[in-house]
Amino acid sequence: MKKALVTGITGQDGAYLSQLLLDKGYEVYGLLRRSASADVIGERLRWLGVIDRVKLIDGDLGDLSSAIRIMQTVQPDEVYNLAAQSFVHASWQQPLLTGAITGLGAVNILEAVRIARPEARFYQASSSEMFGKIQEKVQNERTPFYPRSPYAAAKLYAHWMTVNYRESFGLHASSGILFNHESPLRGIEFVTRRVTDGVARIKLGMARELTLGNLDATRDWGHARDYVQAMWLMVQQGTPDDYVVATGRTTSIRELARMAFAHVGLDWRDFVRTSPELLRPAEVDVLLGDASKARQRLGWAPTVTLEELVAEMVEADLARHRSRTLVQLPSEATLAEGTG
Ligand code: NDP
Ligand code: GDR
Repeated sequence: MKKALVTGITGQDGAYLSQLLLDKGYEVYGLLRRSASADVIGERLRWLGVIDRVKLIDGDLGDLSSAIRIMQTVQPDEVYNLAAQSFVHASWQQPLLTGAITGLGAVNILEAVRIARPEARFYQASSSEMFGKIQEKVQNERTPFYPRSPYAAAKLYAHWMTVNYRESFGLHASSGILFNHESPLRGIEFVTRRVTDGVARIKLGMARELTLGNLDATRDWGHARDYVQAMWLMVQQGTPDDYVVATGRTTSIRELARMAFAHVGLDWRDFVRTSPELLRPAEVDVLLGDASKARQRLGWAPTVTLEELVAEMVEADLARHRSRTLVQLPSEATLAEGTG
């Protein structure tokens, strides 16, 4: 039985990846950072019905000693580094923490692999945010990077360190440059969940309006379940490499809102307000990925359209709000009212 270690196991991708790996017969270990709110830990894993099948180990991405200890104890065959301070907006308020976790944290895991388990295969969660101020209309593995936030700069450092550990130490280390991917398990602070949760609240009479930031930005949105499949495929290749993972379609926040409200028979223009407080100091205006390499070499392709994704997310949020017995994601009630 193969062993996989997943950092960020309690996040959106960690939950879907755990489910995928368990279905393939892996023994799945997850790095779990300590929280004072132990009662809400692992809600996403619970939602997918896999909480009792994964082994959670205490540790923090910022702590090299715990990374080495875990690598020595678990002796994983595959390591997926998904943990990060992943919210771009927050990275301007917490630039040092974002650098320490999203950037240096990845190197803690790379170092732990190099020192304690060099034969393990490593996956780094790189991001389309690294393209930032767009240099080419459609972005692929050869497009120059131009990070536009502390988050993107930290991810770029982790990305290049992954390439360097591959080339310097011969680690089987791959980076997935993943474009935005969403699901009912998406954190409530990201725009898709803000929209689908807002639509559900308004439809059920729990709210009267939804406040958003920049409606003009466009993103290439896919489904997280498809994207974790691409992660696994990268790690299975004989030769490690970097791959763009995207749908090849870009849509504005305005159009996303239109689609989500239309799903419940409402006109978005009657409910959406904008606030300058939700604008970012620097914006990534357009992202549109070309995943030809992943399609050709990994045989990967997205299976869910944006329309299907939005419908699934709106329905899940309606169900959450309708049923008090359904699992709520961590801090959902407070975050929903907070900043975007
Ligand atoms: P989430 O924000 O949902 O999950 C982040 C995870 O990182 C959580 O499990 C969180 O734990 C954990 N984490 C944060 N800080 C630490 C720390 N100091 N020590 C240990 N664990 C920590 O992200 P996603 O699942 O959406 O994304 C997964 C990865 O992919 C991230 O690195 C993200 O930046 C990257 N990415 C995501 C994309 C997307 O569209 N979703 C696109 C491209 C890249 P806790 O639950 O305790 O907060
Ligand atoms: P992003 O995702 O920054 O692309 O990073 P997010 O959903 O936060 O923003 C997407 C776009 O929507 C605009 N926007 C708003 N965003 C939020 N969060 N809240 C709002 O109210 C709002 N209104 C408009 C933003 O300005 C932006 O243009 C995500 C994260 O998962 C990263 O970790 C990952 O690396 C990238 O996707 C790829």
